[in-house]
Amino acid sequence: MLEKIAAPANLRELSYEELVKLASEIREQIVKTISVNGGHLASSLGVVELTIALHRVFDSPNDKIIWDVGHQCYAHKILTGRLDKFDTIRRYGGLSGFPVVAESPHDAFGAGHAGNSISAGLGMAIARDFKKENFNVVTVIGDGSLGAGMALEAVNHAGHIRSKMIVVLNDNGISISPSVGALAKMFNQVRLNARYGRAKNRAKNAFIHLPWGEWFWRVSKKMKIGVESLFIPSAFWEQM
Ligand SMILES: Cc1ncc(C[n+]2csc(CCOP(=O)(O)OP(=O)(O)O)c2C)c(N)n1
Repeated sequence: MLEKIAAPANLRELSYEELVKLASEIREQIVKTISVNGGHLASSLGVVELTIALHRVFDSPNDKIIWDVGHQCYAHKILTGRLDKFDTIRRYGGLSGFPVVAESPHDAFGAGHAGNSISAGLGMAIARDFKKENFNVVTVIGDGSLGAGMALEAVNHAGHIRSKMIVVLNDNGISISPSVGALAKMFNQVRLNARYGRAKNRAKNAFIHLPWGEWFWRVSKKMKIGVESLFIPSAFWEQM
């Protein structure tokens, strides 16, 4: 499949089954290359599907996709016309292990430091609005980097400016080691909430087929609000 992807637009020609196959080919390519050249293996393997999805939905380089730190950009490089040079990654004169603006128009922001992607994306969104242009800005940030002062400052700023931008939180519970801190604890609860949501849907599907089931579900929903607030510490994020 890999050779069929000369540019991200080619992703839209593939079926979901083909995309799954493509994801495993990308992973193989990354493992094969990084086992020789060294590099950030886990973070890149973890975003293969996310990278495919972003490049399928958005129209890079017109839309701006910004990777926080940038250490997870290997699939992005493979899908944006750099497959033939991928074996040179992190070698003298070869591809960089991070996004580099001069390397490709698809590298919207050159990074390396953690925590600056939301701020960079917000700057691009504000500039776009001033110039009355029309494109999407998407930043991808890990749960580890979201704890950076600069990232929180940017979330605060974005919630104030309200320029249109998308922030994808790649919450995998791992920074360089397992993420720690108050934010990590909160994200654990949000993940728990996703499980709670799935259990709730299963319960609903079972209930509504019983006699009086729909009525019972409506009444119990009113009571549930109190229960849910125990699981969803999200007011802070919703405000921002
Ligand atoms: C300012 C700064 N501090 C520290 C680092 C070292 N560093 C590289 S990757 C990383 C962790 C990233 O974790 P996360 O944001 O959760 O992303 P993931 O690896 O899970 O994709 C850190 C701290 C850095 N690149 N920049």
